[in-house]
Amino acid sequence: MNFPIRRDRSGYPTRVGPRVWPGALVAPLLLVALISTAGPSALSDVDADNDGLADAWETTAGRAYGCDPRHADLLVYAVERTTMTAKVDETIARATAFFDRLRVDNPDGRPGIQLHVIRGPKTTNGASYSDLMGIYLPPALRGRAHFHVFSDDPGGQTNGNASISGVAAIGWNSFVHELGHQLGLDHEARGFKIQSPLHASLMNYAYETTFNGSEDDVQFSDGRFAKWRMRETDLDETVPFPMSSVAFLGKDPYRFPLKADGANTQVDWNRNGIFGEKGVRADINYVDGTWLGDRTHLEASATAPIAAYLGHDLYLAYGVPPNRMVVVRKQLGQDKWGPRIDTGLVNVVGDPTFVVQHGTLWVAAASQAGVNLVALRPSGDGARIESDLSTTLPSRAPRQPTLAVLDDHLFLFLRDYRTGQVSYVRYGGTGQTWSDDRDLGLRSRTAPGVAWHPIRHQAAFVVTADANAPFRLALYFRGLTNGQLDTTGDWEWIGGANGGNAAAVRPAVLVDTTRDGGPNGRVYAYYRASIPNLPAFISMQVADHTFNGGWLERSAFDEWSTTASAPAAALNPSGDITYCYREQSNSMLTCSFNGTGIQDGEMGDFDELTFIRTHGLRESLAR
Ligand SMILES: [Ca+2]
Ligand SMILES: [Ca+2]
Ligand SMILES: [Ca+2]
Ligand SMILES: [Ca+2]
Ligand SMILES: [Zn+2]
Repeated sequence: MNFPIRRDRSGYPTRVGPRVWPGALVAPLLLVALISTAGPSALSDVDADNDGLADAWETTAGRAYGCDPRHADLLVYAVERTTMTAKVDETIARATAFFDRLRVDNPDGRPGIQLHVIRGPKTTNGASYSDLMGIYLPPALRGRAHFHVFSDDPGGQTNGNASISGVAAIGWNSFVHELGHQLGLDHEARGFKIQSPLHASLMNYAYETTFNGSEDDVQFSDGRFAKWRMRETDLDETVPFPMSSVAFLGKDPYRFPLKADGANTQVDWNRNGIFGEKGVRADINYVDGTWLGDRTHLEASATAPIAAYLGHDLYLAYGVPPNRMVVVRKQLGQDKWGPRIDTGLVNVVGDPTFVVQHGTLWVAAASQAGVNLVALRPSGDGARIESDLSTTLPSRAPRQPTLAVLDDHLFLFLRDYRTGQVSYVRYGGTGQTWSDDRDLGLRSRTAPGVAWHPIRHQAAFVVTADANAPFRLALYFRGLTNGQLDTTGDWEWIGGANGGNAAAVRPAVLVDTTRDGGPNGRVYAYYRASIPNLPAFISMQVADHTFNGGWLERSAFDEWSTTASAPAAALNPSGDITYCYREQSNSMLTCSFNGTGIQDGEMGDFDELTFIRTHGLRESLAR
């Protein structure tokens, strides 16, 4: 089993309603100036405490709800579409205490915002939460109270001044998070489109349920890191804040390696074991899932895609309906693909395999008779078959092929479906000459993923085995001597012996030899999870072996990006990784080009507390 997706929002993608905030920039508001307008001759719409509720109402009808014209009040009318009343009680109590503790100012000199949850009826009405607002919010409270539905379903959603959240698990955090949306906050710090690990807010999914190792430290951001901007494409590992203020980066969910450095802190953003680097590229803002770049779609396929580059040109090989014919296509532009090149392989068994070596595209796929190999040479937007290189390797038993280029030599690995035993043949370099079968000495429950590791000067094999969980992923290294692979070598569980990293189909394996991968290089594995209806996962080696056995696992995109097949991954010319998968709902082949999760764009922090106090409360009610 792969780790469960903690942030279960199934059916309730959190979404913010249309922006109503005037102006892009939020200037700090001088509360004193506003208060000064509330003199003895105040008009009926004077709002001395700037909470969006007029003094005239707070001192009359509003008294019944506990309002105070000299202290910020937040009224929420709530209905309960759940029978978990005790959970609702607890959610409200904790949220009320949370708002009360906020470090914001009031004319009465006391900090905090008074949250008043007005308990509406229990309901079984299945209408949308927005429609329930129209049904249940009393007319006298319109424009004065927010609306919320407490629900059995996990996750939450917000639209304007209405929201919904589940109470079963992380009730109060989720409730406060949705109220944050109602008050004008996004998941990212305001003004940014990209999440930052220094956006230390419960609006950031990374810190919604725990912060700094504690559920009780969950908070809105006070903007203390707002002066520091970062980009995943150009990170500075010296962060200008003392350890005391950024220690949370060393806790869940990120557990970044940290070193105190006086007024600064060293953060090993790229997890390569080296501190203090500049110009670092690293994915530092994932939350289970991570964004892998804009997606482009090709066509529906019948097998997994395999990706390979010839120079700057991306080629994909995959089977198409109705007869599982394997085709190759070349990418011509972001959304433009060359014609299908028919390899002549039809009714293939399982997924094809595909590599580029010395300017030749090699495609292999299993049939009932054996494993068929087809070689192609690029030709314009397509390619032509080299029939004098193409051949069939007869099989005694059905075997799954995996092609790999190891130290510049072409190898074909063959996994016996029945025994899991992996053997290999090596290309002789000309014509149809292949070596005899040799046993690799490895077994796998899936076809192995294979890559050459130029720094170790060894082959890397990612195989699967039943251990603490079925289909656990393991990495094996094998030296290459005179064209033959050693039968022994180092190995480790991907994710550590107790991890859950697992794959039910062939993983795609890559080796990062850039500085960010560290002096020993970094192995990446992309794979479909061993349990259905999950997105693909990425495991990446990290220098810290106390961190999940030295592996970071993230999911590809989000929980809705599920894949029907093994995903493909290939190092691309821009120094990133091309990632392709086959969408589960419609078999559509989909590719993106930031498979490392590294996204260009500025990320930062924002003072949400001041924003809520000076703008959020008032402007949300003025919608
Ligand atoms: Ca007021
Ligand atoms: Ca008030
Ligand atoms: Ca580093
Ligand atoms: Ca990222
Ligand atoms: Zn949200």
